[in-house]
Amino acid sequence: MRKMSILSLVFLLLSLTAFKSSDSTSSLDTTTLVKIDASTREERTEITSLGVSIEEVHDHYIVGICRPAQLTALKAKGFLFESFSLPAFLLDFPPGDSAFHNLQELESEMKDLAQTYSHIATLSSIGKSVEGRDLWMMRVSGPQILEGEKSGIIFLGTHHAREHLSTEVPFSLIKHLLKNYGKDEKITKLINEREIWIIPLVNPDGTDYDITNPPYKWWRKNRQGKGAESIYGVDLNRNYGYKWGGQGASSDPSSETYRGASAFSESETQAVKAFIDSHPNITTLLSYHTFSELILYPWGYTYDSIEDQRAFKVHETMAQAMGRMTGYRPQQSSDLYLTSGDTTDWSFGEHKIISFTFELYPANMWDGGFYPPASVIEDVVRNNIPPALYLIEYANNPYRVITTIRPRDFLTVSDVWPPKP
Ligand code: 0X9
Ligand code: ZN
Repeated sequence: MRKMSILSLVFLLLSLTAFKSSDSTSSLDTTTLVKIDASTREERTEITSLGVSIEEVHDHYIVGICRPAQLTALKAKGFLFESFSLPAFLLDFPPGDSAFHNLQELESEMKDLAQTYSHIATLSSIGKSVEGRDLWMMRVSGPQILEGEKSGIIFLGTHHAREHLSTEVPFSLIKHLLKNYGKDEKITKLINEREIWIIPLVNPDGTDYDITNPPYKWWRKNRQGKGAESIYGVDLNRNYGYKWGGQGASSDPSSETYRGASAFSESETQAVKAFIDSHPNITTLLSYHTFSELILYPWGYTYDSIEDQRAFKVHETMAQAMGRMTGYRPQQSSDLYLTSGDTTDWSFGEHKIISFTFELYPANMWDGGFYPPASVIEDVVRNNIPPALYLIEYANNPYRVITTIRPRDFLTVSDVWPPKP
């Protein structure tokens, strides 16, 4: 990972200004930025298990986010750390943030697209969030293609509320596919030969809370806990049911990495599960997050590699190829730190779906963190179209990447799925 420059460090220290929220119930009052000495993945796992969300990994320290309770726990465990109030310059989208979509804009643009491109696009809701909002999904596939007839691929955006670019990238992917159908030969072929599902916003409640007065609250989780003294929220990327409850997640509801009361306790993860469980033609999955510019693949729950050597090789080869396309760094998730209950461990562990987590732009907090300027959206989207098309192309049988059959044989290989061991 890129190191923080001396200049940015000086800038940060000069900018350390406590943020005073006008909303006394805001979690912002207690949200703390923390720099913790840690050099190994084992130390990082312990830190995230204590409830800190790790946002940057450097050779000898991490930068994370937590609440005062976690500072006490870190101290008790003997970690050396420095904590800061959220720096003012990171608390807002810079001017012109309107290019980011709020819930209403996203929903109405998705509806318009489904109408304009009704021959190849279908909009539906896969379920409701805990606060009752629709979880919108766009299906893109050739005219008259029946469900399950072609190989499927699913793209998921924004499990974590504050990671706004991770909505923009899959939403722009929808537009890119639809607008190029019938114009770009390759994209036309991909849409005709695949069933593509895109859910740009898995956590609408959290996102709405994050951007509603006062914006921006650095909110990560969903909005579970209504009726309780305060809404605590569940980390949706710790709530999936494969090895749920292990290391790298917290049982403390107030922490950033709270795993929920049980596996799939949340309606958002239940909806994703039900959809994937009932679509066995899905071979490939990509879950977008921000930030750090990484391409991650299972396992996250163990430091061991995927046992099945062929499946491991497919993930590694694809991650490296997509790393070359984007400049992002490919690596196994648990090289950073362990997590239990994340999306991709479940989709691969339960369904053998070839699964990736992208940590999008920026490379580090000092380049905008969760709230980079809207002016970067276009470039980040452009950078992320090639890997998305690549995954769609290989979705008929991702195991093609480890055979001698090269991409020039585009769409000529018969569908063989699931692969023979
Ligand atoms: O911790 C997460 O859920 C993801 N990072 S984020 O900053 N977007 O919250 C990364 C999950 C990848 N899995 C592991 N590192 N095991
Ligand atoms: Zn995330």
